[in-house]
Amino acid sequence: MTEQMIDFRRASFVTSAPDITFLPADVGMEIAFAGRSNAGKSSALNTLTDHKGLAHTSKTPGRTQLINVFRLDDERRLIDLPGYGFAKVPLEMKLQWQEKLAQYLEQRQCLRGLVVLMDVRHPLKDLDANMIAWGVAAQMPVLVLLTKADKLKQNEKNKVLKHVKSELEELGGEVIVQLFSSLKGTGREPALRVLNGWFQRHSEQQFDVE
Ligand SMILES: Nc1nc2c(ncn2[C@@H]2O[C@H](COP(=O)(O)OP(=O)(O)OP(=O)(O)O)[C@@H](O)[C@H]2O)c(=O)[nH]1
Ligand SMILES: [Mg+2]
Repeated sequence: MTEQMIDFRRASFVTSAPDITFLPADVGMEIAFAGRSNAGKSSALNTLTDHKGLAHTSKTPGRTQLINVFRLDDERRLIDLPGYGFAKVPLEMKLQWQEKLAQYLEQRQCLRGLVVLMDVRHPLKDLDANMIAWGVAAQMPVLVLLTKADKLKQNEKNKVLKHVKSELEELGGEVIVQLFSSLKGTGREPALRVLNGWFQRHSEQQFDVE
């Protein structure tokens, strides 16, 4: 059976929510992008949707402090979550962001998959490992993108890929790890196939129920 591909280029901005109470109704399906501040979440969203300016990117970490919502169609959305772990902000602000993130992850019923982005040069920091473990514990499929792959030589990045894969295998669950570069477009197609698969899987489930 050939799988129908969702057109990710159709993505359009819906809203920037200061917290989950400002999000669209909790129906349909969402895939959320999480990662440390500056990991390349917004850039990856732009590359995946082929829209240069869809999500705002920045050299200054902590740029995305709001929950940004992008719509693919009436029932599917992509979510750019606030980055975690940025050292140079006051503790109170950091806690506020983490609270926002936790609220989204714990309460959002329509969340169907988690994309965790880590700079290939600094993978698997504590908060990343927590995020991935949370996804697995919540029986959420997780796609780990090792971003900025253009910054390392082939043998170096393959070594990181192998290491991260073997570390995460221990968690069990549905975790896929791949290299990604927003700059070069590396890994775009396989990542889109994964997201597409998650969205389609749930469309079929909804259909089965009726
Ligand atoms: N070389 C290279 N640089 C990248 C890549 N992806 C992102 N960057 C750069 O990394 C910086 C941060 O990228 P963003 O996409 O804004 O990161 P973010 O994770 O959304 O950051 P916050 O919103 O602060 O959480 C920017 O200067 C990007 O240009 C990549 O694939 N290759
Ligand atoms: Mg961002």
